[in-house]
Amino acid sequence: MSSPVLTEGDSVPLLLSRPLAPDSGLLQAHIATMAANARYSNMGPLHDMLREALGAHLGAPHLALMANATLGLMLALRALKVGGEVITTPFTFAASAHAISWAGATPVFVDVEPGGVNIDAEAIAAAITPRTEAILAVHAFGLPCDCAALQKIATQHGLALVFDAAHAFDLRQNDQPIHRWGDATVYSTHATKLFHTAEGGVVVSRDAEINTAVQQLANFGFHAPGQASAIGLNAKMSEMHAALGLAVLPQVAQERAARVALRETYSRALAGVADITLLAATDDCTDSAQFLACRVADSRPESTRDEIVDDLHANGIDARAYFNPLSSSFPHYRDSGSVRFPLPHAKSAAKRVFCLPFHSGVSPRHVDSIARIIATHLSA
Ligand code: T4K
Repeated sequence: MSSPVLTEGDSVPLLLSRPLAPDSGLLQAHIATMAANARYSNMGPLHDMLREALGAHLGAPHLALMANATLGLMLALRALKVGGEVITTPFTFAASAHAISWAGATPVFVDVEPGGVNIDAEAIAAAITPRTEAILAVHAFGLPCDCAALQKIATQHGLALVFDAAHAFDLRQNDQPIHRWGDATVYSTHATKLFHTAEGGVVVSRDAEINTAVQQLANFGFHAPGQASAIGLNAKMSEMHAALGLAVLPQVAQERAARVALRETYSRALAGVADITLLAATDDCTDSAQFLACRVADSRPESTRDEIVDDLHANGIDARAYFNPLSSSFPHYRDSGSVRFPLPHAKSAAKRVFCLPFHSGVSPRHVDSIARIIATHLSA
């Protein structure tokens, strides 16, 4: 284990993520409005203001605010009347597969692209059976799936297509929002995300009909006061969470720009370090500025990634090996018929990918130190 290398002036511990602070004047004003209105929930004025502001920000005419993205995924699947089996990726946060199960369907895991982190379109095509009703794909670490290929498969086979975009707030490809694909796309606005409401989520639907169904399901299934036409639940975003979102949204552009510059700094610092690759979206995409993920080369033993993460932790740096173990190895899924296909590329990603601190509190000195720790480990 290496000795600490961060020196005086570097702040440690260095957190993986640092929630964006709201504009405090704006937050106080919104809270005062909330109190004056005596309206704290049930789609009040702040909820509606945030929905409008996000619709404009994201370029999304059919948008619903949720208490969190996990509920958003569940309700998107329910709104699309998905049952049966849903083909999905194992290299993701637990919420993706759990949402499928809570929606009443069975996840079926297929592999990710060779050397990649996102679901493999060919593996999906090979896994479709008469019981398949949907595909749930994840833009892992803000890297876009091969959306055109997934859309083609979904259309050909009459499947619903839902994107888990928890890591991909405002991701754009060729100047188009990533939610232009599929029937529904779900963003998370959890505190760890670039834009946040402490807890929250956003469902962007393909059309008004799906959006209405999602909104009704999030409000107990009510289509008129007190009348439930579907088995809904309570997934409403409160006024307090909406107030926070309204005070965070104006801060997003500056933080995002800082993270784009930080990615460049990391990229330069790690350029000379053999056997580490930064995972970045292709040039036709915006940087969703949520995660900075790296991958250890296949030529290195699998233990290398965990050793590097341990070295970083020993130096007060919060690096993370997300999605290890894979969702497919959770006992419930392993034992209930969800794992039918080999998953070598997902297993490799789970052993080789890790995330580094990525927020405007990370200085160039931090990045130099991080690169030095990684290089030292790899040259030992
Ligand atoms: N789909 C995918 C692909 C997802 O990744 C997620 C969630 C979902 C769906 C579901 O979205 P939600 O239902 O949550 O909206 C986090 C988040 O809790 C979780 O939202 C997220 N994905 C997952 C990938 O990561 P941890 O375990 O990383 O959180 P934690 O508490 O260790 O914090 C990470 C870093 O952020 C640390 O450096 C501390 C810092 N932090 C965190 C919080 C919450 C703060 O400084 N302040 C804070 O308030 O789970």
